[in-house]
Amino acid sequence: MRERIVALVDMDCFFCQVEQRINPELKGKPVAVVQYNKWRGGGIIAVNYEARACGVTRHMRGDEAKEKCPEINLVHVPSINDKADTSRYREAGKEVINVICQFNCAVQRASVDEAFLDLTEAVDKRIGGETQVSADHLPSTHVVGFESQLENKEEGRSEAVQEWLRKSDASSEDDHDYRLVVAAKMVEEMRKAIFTQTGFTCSAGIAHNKILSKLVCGMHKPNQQTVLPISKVPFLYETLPVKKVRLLGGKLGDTLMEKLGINYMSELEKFSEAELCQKFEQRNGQWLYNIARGIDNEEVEARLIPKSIGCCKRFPGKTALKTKQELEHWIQELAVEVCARLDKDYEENCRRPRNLVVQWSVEVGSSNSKTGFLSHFDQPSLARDAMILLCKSISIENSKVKVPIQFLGLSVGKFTEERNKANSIAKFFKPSSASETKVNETIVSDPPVPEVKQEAPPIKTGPMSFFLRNLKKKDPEKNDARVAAPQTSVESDEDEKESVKSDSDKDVETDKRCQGEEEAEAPCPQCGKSVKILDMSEHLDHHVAQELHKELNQPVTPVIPPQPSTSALPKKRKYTKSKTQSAGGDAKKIRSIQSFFNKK
Ligand code: TTP
Repeated sequence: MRERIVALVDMDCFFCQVEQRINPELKGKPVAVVQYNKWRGGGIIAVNYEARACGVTRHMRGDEAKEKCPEINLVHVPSINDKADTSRYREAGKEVINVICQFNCAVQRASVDEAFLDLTEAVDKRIGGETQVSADHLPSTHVVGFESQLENKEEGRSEAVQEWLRKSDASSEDDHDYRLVVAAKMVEEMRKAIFTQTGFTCSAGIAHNKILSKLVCGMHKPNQQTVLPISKVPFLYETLPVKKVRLLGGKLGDTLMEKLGINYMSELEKFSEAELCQKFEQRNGQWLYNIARGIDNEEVEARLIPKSIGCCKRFPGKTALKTKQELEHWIQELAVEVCARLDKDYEENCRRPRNLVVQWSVEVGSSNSKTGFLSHFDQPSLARDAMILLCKSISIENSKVKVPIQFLGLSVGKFTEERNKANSIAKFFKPSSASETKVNETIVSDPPVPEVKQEAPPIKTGPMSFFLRNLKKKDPEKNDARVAAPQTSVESDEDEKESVKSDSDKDVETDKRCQGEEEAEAPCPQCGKSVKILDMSEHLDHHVAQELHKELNQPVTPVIPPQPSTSALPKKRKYTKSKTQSAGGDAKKIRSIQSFFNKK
């Protein structure tokens, strides 16, 4: 039984590093990046490690940072029309992704400065030819559960790594620890390449799934990496607060702690699957049961471009928007930026979004959103449609907004490719090596809904959903093997972080009012037929199906055989039905990891 090897690469104080590269004089000095400088020196969105050492944090205003650290350099995010222009950071993020892509692995760009990598295959390829890995190959690696008593930190780290290396079995290709050793060496090389080619440092977490790689990535920063051996999951969970786990940082985590009376992850293991399902619904319950045992089946989806494009702005205190005119003005401003980025995205990726999401808050901590179908991509249409969506949901009397708006965001998502769609779809079915993963294929594979609702649905949607649904019906075993992420997901790690975000951990409420749209219709951009907006995605999937049908010149249903072989499936699905998750794979995995828990 073999586990995956998943890594998360996260840039260190990214916006600060970008600014320091532009102005090298800032190197080695305390720096914070701020925006909206009208009130108390602006809001801080990034703090470098020198400034953190002086007690400066992200949630401070520029003036407060100056009080804490008088020598701090406050760099302002460039702005256009009173609005942050974050393009330099996005471009820098792309440079990093380009370096990562030189390594032979599936890459999922998770935010402006983070990427998940599935290194399983790359490690398997390397392992045969890998010469002995020594502690010298792992100069910035830490291993969870391997600690030394030495006073000198660096000597202690090195001693702990050596101890780990001794325990891993280099003679066995199946030894997960040894595979982690090889992965750790590979990630050291990758981080070095990122530094050499971009000048940026980053940190990484290496484990057997996304949740745990993200978790351990934050344990040693900056410019270091942390490995989690499977056998050390119980050790890690012993002192790990529930809320530190991705997807448990918000409401679900709060409810969990309250209903179960627990604080640490290790306590979650005591509850049966039935109990968890009964208390938190089937999907969440299963997910919780698994994550309590270190299991998370979410794949690394080969995707190099963002799932959605959006921008937003806060209007705190007295600046809250109170009139229809103000709303119109700011929606137009946001639409200018979204359209500019959309045009660039179209040039680079030849795709168009189908969804428009307007998001707003009337008080700190609350969030509402409304989703609509998008058929025109020019700024006036986008602004008009956004305004219509918003006005359906908020109360405006005599041009006065009843409850002033403190936050406004526009985003577009659910992308579909426009050119050579059928070709790309055919390509999607062809097996290709991870290093050959092209942007086109990733677009077709899973264009998701923009992130504002954050329901983290495990069921695939988008052009391929038509086929995937058939596949799911015909392959119940595969369905059963996949345990969904919880429904009340809370963090936006799947998308580019917006510089105006005040709290990335914040829960984003699903707007119940979105549900009143059942009857609204729009013309299908492909056939012109009037289709209910809520059915539009499915309707467009049908067009995609027809194109594929034409492309392959055979009936649609047989395209996916009842028991598809892995070679007939897209690359990104490989690990949904592989050594790790094939028939009974989950059960085996649970048993295997459970054995570590039972050892306690
Ligand atoms: P993070 O990766 O969360 O943080 P960071 O890179 O600044 O620092 P760390 O070393 O702890 O990872 O965010 C990446 C960039 O995204 C950050 O430099 C600035 C931007 N950002 C915002 O604009 N708003 C936000 O709310 C957050 C969390 C980040």
